[in-house]
Amino acid sequence: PRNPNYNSIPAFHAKLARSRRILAVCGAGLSASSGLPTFRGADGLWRNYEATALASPKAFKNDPGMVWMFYAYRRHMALRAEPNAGHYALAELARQNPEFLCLSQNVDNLHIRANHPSGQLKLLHGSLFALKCSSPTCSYTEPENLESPLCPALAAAAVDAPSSPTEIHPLLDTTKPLPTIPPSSLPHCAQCQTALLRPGVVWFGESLDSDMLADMDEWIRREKVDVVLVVGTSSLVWPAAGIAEAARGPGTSVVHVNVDAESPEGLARLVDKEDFSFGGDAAEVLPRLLE
Ligand code: BJW
Repeated sequence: PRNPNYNSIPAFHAKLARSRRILAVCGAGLSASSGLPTFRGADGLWRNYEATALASPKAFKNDPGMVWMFYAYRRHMALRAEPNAGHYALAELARQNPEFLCLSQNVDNLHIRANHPSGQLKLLHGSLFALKCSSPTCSYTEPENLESPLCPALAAAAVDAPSSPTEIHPLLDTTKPLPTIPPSSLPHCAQCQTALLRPGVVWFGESLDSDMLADMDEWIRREKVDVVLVVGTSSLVWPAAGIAEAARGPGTSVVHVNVDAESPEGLARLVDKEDFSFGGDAAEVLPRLLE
């Protein structure tokens, strides 16, 4: 049976007042109102390519120049974007409640720029601003590099978005060919001096950091989790998609915050009478839920 108060903010506030251990699992929808596109649906194309197809080891092997252009563009847009009220509400909850842990699939650095306490944040899919060596035998990593462009060959991607919504970013104009970049002009690893650097993100088929997953599992198992906030994610990508159910115990409320949360598909995600579903922009809904 569905919670009769599934979208009642006062009912959720009553639950929150009785809650101590809170987990959030965030996705691209949280950063949508900061102007950063999501992966799936109408937003998921970059030029004529599926964003999810570019986020793969195969794409990087086939055309590292194109994949680097995609990431150079996203690094630049993320640097120019600002955290929104949703990121700030989560960061404030973390400061107020040391037993709140935020797990984010987002690689855009906006949680950190909203001053989310770093001990209460785990970046499941890495960061656009981390760099690592693409060779499996080289251990080189750079945790944060905010340069944009990263190298002269990527300068065409590191251009600000036009101020008018009717104008298109020069790199996204598919009537113009994408500049082809030879691998020799891309950033190389300073340690092994042979392989290309790559973004420090987790691509399909790659494992998430095992220490981070172990810490997350330990946190979930330690004691009952009272509330799981599932924010702006399609919950299609594993292992992130399974976290809310893994954290569920007797009396746990799973709370969906998503533009589609009150559509038939969104309501189908309500599996327990303790669950909630709030439809709307995460940047508007989260501050009201967490005030
Ligand atoms: C709003 C909003 C607003 C819009 N307000 N809401 C078990 C079963 C089947 C497959 C697998 C499995 N286990 C592993 C796999 C394979 C694979 C996988 O999950 N495949 C599925 C697609 C089926 N997983 C992996 O490969 C993972 N690795 C792994 O598990 O290793 C071990 C292993 C390997 C192989 C087999 C088995 C085990 C790695 C996954 C890495 C994902 N990487 C990416 C790219 C990161 C780098 C980059 O950014 O470029 O991560 S893909 C992309 O999807 C990105 C995102 O973090 C991720 C999730 O997307 P997200 O955030 O949910 O975005 P959207 O667009 O999907 O949804 C947005 C939502 O927001 C929507 O719901 C909107 O309605 C909503 N919204 N505006 C609120 N304003």
